[in-house]
Amino acid sequence: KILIIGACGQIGTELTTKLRSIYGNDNVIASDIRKLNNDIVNNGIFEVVNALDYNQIEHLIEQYQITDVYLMAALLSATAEKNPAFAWDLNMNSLFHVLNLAKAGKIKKIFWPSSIAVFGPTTPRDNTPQYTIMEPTTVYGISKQTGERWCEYYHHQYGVDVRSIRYPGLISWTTEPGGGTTDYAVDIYHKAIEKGSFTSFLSEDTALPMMYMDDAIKATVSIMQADAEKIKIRSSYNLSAMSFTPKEIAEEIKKHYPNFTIDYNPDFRQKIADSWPASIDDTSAREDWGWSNDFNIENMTVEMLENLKKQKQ
Ligand code: VAH
Repeated sequence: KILIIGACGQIGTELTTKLRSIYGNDNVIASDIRKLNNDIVNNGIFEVVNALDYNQIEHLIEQYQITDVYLMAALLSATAEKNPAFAWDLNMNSLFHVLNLAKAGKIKKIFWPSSIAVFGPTTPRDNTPQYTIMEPTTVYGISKQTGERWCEYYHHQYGVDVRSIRYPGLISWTTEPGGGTTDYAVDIYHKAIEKGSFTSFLSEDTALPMMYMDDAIKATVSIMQADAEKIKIRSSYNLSAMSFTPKEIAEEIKKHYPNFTIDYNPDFRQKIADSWPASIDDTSAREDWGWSNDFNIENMTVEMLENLKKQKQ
């Protein structure tokens, strides 16, 4: 049985839906800090849980005989810069709780999301390798880098089966992003349809690694389904699908909406983006557990515009 902590977030929503469809509604327990009125709450088992409360999580695990935990609760990069102490507390201590539950033998497998934010300004920017200099300069990046070290430590010292991916910026039409630096790449599609114009908070030539949510969910399910011996990296895997700038995504949208216009008004998030890689080398994920992406900027743009248009009608 599966427990998802942070099931109503940007990734959690689509992950929960996917896991319910694979393993059945009775085997997937969704949880989040508050009970919203949405499909995740209404279409299956849902529990309110605070990711910082060890006893609550332990209780749920015993109640439902949970074996696998997906810990998706976190503060993202832009929000974390505004609230460093809470970001550190939430991002680190929720991870410790889950790692310690596995160490105590109460659960068997953990999924924990890392991010390309583990890299920093001294990291080689293009085609960033799996193993390289990592000096993150954001609160979020520091928490993800530290989390990776702890995941690896718990695996080596205590045999904890923890698996992790360094997600790039994620783009989907079903769920709104929640306070990240890559959020513009979702918002731009909404604004293209609603107003035909968009103001980007990143400058036109800021290239960042990105991925369509369907691919991110596919990767998450597949790393968790892989045989344990295939997961050779127990910190976190580089994962890549595409890389683009605000200008390039605007050009792609113009193929469908020729009158679409974009202008640029960079804010504090520019500095965060400038510290991150432009593109990622994910050879290890491809070799170790067979990762491959289905979406690039062209077919993602078609899907985003079609689905959002239907949704907004
Ligand atoms: C953020 N979307 O912008 C997240 C992500 C690649 C960055 O972890 O904070």
